[in-house]
Amino acid sequence: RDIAYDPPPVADSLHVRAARVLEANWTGTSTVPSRSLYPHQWSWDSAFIAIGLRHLSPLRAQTELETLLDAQWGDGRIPHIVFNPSVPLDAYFPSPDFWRSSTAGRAAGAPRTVQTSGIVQPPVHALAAWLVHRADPGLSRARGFLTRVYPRLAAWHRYLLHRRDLGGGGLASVVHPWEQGMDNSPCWDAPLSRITPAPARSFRRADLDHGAAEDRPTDLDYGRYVRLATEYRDAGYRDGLGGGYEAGLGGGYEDGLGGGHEAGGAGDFAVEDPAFNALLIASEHALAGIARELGATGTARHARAERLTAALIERLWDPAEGMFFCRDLGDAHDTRDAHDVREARAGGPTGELIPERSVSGLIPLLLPTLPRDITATLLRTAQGPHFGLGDTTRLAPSYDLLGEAFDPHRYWRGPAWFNTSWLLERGLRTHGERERADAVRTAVLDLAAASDFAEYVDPYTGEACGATGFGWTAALALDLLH
Ligand code: 9YW
Repeated sequence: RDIAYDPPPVADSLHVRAARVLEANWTGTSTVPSRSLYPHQWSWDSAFIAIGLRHLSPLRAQTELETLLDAQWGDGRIPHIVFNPSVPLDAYFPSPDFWRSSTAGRAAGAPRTVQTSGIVQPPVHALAAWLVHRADPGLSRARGFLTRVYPRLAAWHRYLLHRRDLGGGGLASVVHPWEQGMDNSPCWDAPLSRITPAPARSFRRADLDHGAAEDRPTDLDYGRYVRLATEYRDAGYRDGLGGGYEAGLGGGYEDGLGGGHEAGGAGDFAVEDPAFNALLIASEHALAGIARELGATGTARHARAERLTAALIERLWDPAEGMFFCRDLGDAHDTRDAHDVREARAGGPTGELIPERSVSGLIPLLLPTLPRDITATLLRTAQGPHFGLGDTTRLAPSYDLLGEAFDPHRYWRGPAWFNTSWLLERGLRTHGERERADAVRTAVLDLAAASDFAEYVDPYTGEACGATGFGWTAALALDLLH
């Protein structure tokens, strides 16, 4: 009988493998989503990554968020990309010479020394900062982490609630599909159809060097993304009619919004999205926790989160369909003045709901104070035939399984993603749905491991799509292991 002095190697644990991905994607000051496809710092990726990184190194997790916040604009916006100057320009499109932040964004207070994009991504940051703090409160206090990030996060929320309330109903709007983070979701098909695409030969897609064309957005989508971004840039990244960025600065721990609603918006795309606003609400609750930690009461922030929750329900909940939908503000938003906005407020919500079922419309499940009947209905919808959760799918697809535009491999038109699954898992647990939360958690861990931390997976088979070694997939799997 052999004596096992030299036993066969044991397979690395998921923890070790996830940690290795985060190590490989770490640049020294932040973490890239993917070494090949996305070689810079992305805003909501960094927030999710920090949530996982806190279990490996609370210091790195704090640094991740601080690096992002160092690139914040004077008007309070956190850019969706912070460019790494040592990466060649042609590695990613659109590159810094497209966005031209330090010149085109000057009036909006873009930083001079670091190059960024000029659009934003979902506000997961305050939530991430609070979770990162709680992983090691001693280190956080010693470094003054929350004291330093709080005013920046407050300015970020002020920007969204003030400059981006293009519908006048209290919610933040996105002005580009990239801002909502689900780039080619079928929800954008109708609003995007109004946009004349930029000619295909006027830009070169670097993403196709690294990803399969059938897993990615189409050239027509890209033409429209480029057109919208170009117009926003050429309008100086201005939101609303009021110029300057003074409104974004200052304010105490309990600050009110101050000032009034600003009508306007430069482009023809303006949408209120349920996930974007639900994350803003969750982050507003987190900001209340941070304010309390810093010696304030946090009451004003909780109250604002409740007002936002009421606005989310009033403007985006569809009781007949049992889920939240996006609201297309059309191009009405850029012609109105403040008077029209008040009129619209008195007469009910402007724009129209977009009748496409996106996983975005389930994500408000994350909110602890959602009314019970809405929570119960959302659960039924998640488990019903359109998302099949726990039935035909283990992770919710990004888009309606029965929808005409459904495609199990094409990016945000069907595949299941790990960040949305993490948000749903948290939502289920928040509402006491332990067994269902456990099932999603197990599926995240199994599929992250089996797919080598894929960017997204086929919702039926779990087959890996897009990049592997993907930052938030590793980070959020790690978080669910704890
Ligand atoms: C792009 C980085 C980003 C994510 C988005 C995802 C994709 C494409 O990749 O965006 O070129 O920005 O849709 O949610 O943040 O992972």
